Amino acid sequence: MESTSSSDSDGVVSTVDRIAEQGRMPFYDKASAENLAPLWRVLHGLVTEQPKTNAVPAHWSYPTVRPYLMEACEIISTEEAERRVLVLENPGLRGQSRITQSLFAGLQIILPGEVAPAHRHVASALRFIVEGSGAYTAVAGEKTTMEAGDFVITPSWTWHDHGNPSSEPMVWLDGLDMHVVNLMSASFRESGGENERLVTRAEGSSYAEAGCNLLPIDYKPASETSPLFSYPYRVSREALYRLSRSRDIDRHHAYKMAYINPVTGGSAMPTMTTQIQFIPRGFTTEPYRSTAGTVFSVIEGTGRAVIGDAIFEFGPKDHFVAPSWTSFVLSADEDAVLFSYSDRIIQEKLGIFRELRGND
Ligand code: GTQ
Repeated sequence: MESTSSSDSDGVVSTVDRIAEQGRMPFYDKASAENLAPLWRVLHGLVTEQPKTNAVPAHWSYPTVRPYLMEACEIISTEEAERRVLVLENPGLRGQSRITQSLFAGLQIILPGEVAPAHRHVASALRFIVEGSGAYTAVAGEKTTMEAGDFVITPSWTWHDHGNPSSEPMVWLDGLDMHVVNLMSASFRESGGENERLVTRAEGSSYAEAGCNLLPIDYKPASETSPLFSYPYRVSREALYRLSRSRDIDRHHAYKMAYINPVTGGSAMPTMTTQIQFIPRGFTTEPYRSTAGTVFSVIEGTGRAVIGDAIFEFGPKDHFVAPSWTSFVLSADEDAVLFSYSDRIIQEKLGIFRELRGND
């Protein structure tokens, strides 16, 4: 019998006899004409033994990326681009605007005086501010002024625009779940007229309502997303450093906290898990992997990320990605603070999330 020893790239079961397979071709052709296909030719490619992804570990150093952001400003305005974003494309998934199979990441730049016009979409967005201070995002009629290290949420189907009245360029990381929305063909988008841009609530209203361990009585959540749409860095950083003084370090994560929806205690966003971690100088985490491919944005510090076979030296404002089920360790040469996001919360809701601490 002539057979191959492993599945081919289409997942065709290899142990199937090649010659016998030839004899089946007329059946396959006939069935195909009726939109019928034999599962046994693709089964193991569909139902894999282990997570399979074409995403690879990748790193975007800010000193390399920043000149491209600045050059993008010379060739297109925010008005014309709608959103002036350079997509962080995973080298294993080129042309798909993906950093992992399920996640989008991009760096958005907005110059002094520019406005990114209002629109809304089913996809949820997170912003993690990389550079600058004083630009705003307006979400559902409330402005919030952003600073480096702030985490800002644009919930699904809320009107949002961005403006930069400061005197410096402003750069932030955009994380969106549109690939998940598109997987289910559930995307809608609208562009806004003047009315939608109207500011209807004073800056800080959401924070007063939901950010102080108080809630208005008879509070009714508008959605599953946190009503707190800005998490200032000064608050998150303080919490992390205090945690590091009161708790033992986690061998696999150092000191890591998740952003939560203060109303539910659950994930701040329904489709993306968002986290921030502090790795003290000299510390190296132990190997960790999970089914949730994770995007990292470095806020402070320098160090090393070893992700699968790749080694990346990272510094402030760098970005890197650890694909699904790829073991990684993080080391800090100086105290390091890292923001990260993944689709973990979706997987948890579906009961399919897995993680492994250590090497098997
Ligand atoms: O700011 O609304 O990076 O709609 C991609 C799509 C940003 C945004 C992106 C978007 C936005």
